[in-house]
Amino acid sequence: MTKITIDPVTRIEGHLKIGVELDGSNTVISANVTGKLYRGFENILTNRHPFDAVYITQRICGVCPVSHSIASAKANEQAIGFTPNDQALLLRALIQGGNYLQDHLLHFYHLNLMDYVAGPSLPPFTPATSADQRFTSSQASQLVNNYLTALRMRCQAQEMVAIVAGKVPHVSSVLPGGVTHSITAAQIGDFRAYLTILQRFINDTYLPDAQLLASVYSDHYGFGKGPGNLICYGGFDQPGGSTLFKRGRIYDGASASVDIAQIGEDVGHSYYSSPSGLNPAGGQTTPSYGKSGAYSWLKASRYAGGVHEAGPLARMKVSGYYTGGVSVMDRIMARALETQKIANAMTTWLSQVVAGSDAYTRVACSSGTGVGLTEAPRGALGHWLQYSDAKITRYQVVTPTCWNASPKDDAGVAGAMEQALVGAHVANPDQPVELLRIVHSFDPCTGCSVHVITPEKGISSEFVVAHPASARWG
Ligand code: NFE
Ligand code: MG
Repeated sequence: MTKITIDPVTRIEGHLKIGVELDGSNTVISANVTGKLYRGFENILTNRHPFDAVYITQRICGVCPVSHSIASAKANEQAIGFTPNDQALLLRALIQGGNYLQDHLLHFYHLNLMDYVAGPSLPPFTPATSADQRFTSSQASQLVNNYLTALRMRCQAQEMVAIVAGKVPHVSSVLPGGVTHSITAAQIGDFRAYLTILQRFINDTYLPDAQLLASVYSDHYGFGKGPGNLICYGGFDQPGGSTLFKRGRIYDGASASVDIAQIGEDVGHSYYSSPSGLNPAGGQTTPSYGKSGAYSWLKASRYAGGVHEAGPLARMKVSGYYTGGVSVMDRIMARALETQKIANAMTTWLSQVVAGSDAYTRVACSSGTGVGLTEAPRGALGHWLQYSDAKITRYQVVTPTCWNASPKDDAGVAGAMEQALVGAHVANPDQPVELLRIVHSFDPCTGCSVHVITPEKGISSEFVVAHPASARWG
């Protein structure tokens, strides 16, 4: 039996390790996916003002902060019993849409494509695998050119978001009560100009590149499936109560509903000593590194005990916008098509924005509970909030990567990415590029930005500390 460990799995956000066992014919027979970061955000939030969570939770991640701001604002608004006005919903949808555009370009060109294409022989393209490279040299050099152009496109998307959000990556205009920025006619024009440039790139470059990848690697529709069950909370709230993406699940091949009371997080194989199986409304986060039987800092998020995949493919399939299957290449194609769909929706939302309108209502809070559900670029995102005397008493975040990269649950059932790895055939165990492609198709994020340590205990070799000066938990 051959064992392969990839640690870290590079070109993801955060630190993730995978370990697999191969049988005699180099087929994966078991897989462990390990989130190596303890971040502690849920504990950092305790005793803070509930509105501060909108800003603090954005620091969970520099890639998907907008979705955290929206989930947190919605949790607060549900607790207060407040609904933002239509202009606020439109501005939030534009902020979130702009974040998705830069995110999906990031995934396709900068995190995923280099599993298929060799770049120039210089960093950051080296070291690189040479396994299973199928593009002609002219196709490869065009893709590398587009990789570079996509960097500029992502800058444009960030600038577009900053027009409405004040700044990026961590936005400042989203708050309980709406959006604090009143957009001007000139800013609407600027936003439209950026959006036009991005739409041209998406339609003329990104989608054709994704289609080229899918045609050259069409066998990649045939592996990396995982559980096949998909979950979507519904995303992009629009005026009138509709959402661009529907809330729902696909379970055992059939459409199913989402009742958040059915969500539970097991910790039997996670480094937590708090009780297992709790619904996030009563969730707890007590770290216990080295716990017997545990191998990940991620909790195992489950719906009615069932393993589900979250992400662009889940959104597109639950809403009926994508009719393909579940595989490595389906994830990549659904994401590309979703990018086009969101950019198109953004032109509609922008046309409904009224210059100078008030999108913010001052609100206050004292005691309450609320849940904020949205879709982050990587999938279903929920914030569960409880507070009294304007101080947070419980805050639980369940991210899409918790759904996707979770360890085994208490019943021993593997997480979605673990299941997607099992059954994969590795042509050359010295260069297991198939495993990287499976993992990268989920675009996992185990966390960016500030890492958290216990300062008086020093820094364990298990932790990678980006900013020791920011250590705050202990
Ligand atoms: Ni750091 Fe995120 C997204 C969230 S991670 S990228 O998308 O929430 O699962
Ligand atoms: Mg959590």
